[in-house]
Amino acid sequence: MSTNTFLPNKSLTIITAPFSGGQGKSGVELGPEYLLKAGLEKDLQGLGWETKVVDAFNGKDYEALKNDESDVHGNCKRPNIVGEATKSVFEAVKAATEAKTLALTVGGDHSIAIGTVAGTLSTYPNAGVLWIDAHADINTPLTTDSGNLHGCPVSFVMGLDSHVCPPELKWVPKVLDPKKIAYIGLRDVDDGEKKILKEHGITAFSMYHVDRYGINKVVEMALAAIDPTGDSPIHLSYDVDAIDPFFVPATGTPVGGGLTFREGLFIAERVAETGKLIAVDIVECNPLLATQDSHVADTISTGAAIARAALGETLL
Ligand SMILES: [Mn+2]
Repeated sequence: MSTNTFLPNKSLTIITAPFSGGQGKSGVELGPEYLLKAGLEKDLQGLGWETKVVDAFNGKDYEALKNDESDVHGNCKRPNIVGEATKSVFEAVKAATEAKTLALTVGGDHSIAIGTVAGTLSTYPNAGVLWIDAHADINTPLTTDSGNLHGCPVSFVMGLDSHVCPPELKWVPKVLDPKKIAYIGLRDVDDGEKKILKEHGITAFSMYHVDRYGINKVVEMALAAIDPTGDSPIHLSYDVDAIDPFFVPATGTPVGGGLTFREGLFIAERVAETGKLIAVDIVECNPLLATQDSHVADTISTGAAIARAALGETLL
């Protein structure tokens, strides 16, 4: 039995997405391996979930393909492998959600959310997305400075500037209504992204709002925004860099002034409590970016704690 509105059983598909092509640094593809080695599957079984682990890429290794200098389109870097990898993630999340299991996708960089969000919305068209992140990840092929596609997943599933979409990403369905996403944790948003957020009336809570209202009120406001009628399933896309680098040092684009460890977990706990969570992404754990011994354990244990909280672990 499940206390989740949308799941008949506590059945979970852990989808591994060892992919780093959405940005330049190596190591983030090791996230799934480290999280599983730390006992994530067993921990979730301990919370009463029946688990199954699926490799989104079926063993295909994208790391060697990352250095192909010809894989560019306009400003976008590596659209060929990002397009292929995210399509595989899409298929895996679609299959997991269609099978009435909760899809927990472990990355990998945040570009994989092109596939996870598209997959969730193909099964649950009215799902709302909570995007927990220091960054808005809503650059388009026209606005991106870095060309790294992990900064663009939201714009692809919304179909923004789709006339300049790289051909390899044309498969992405334009399924996300700007009214069905809310951000929490923002503190490093590009000017072009600020314009997009305003123009589309997207609900976004920065660290300013967390300080002003407190995390509980912010989560309530975010949930009310993406699910005003109270019947939408929820997809939680969690970039560990939302949490302050003091707690999560080993990540690709750390920004100070972030969520505390408790605030970060509270978001996941509160979403779990709604009983409407049908998909979770945990992304951007990069064990190779540790500069001290403790950094890997800190980062991986925080990623695992977020997953456990989202899947029902409570303090009491
Ligand atoms: Mn992100």
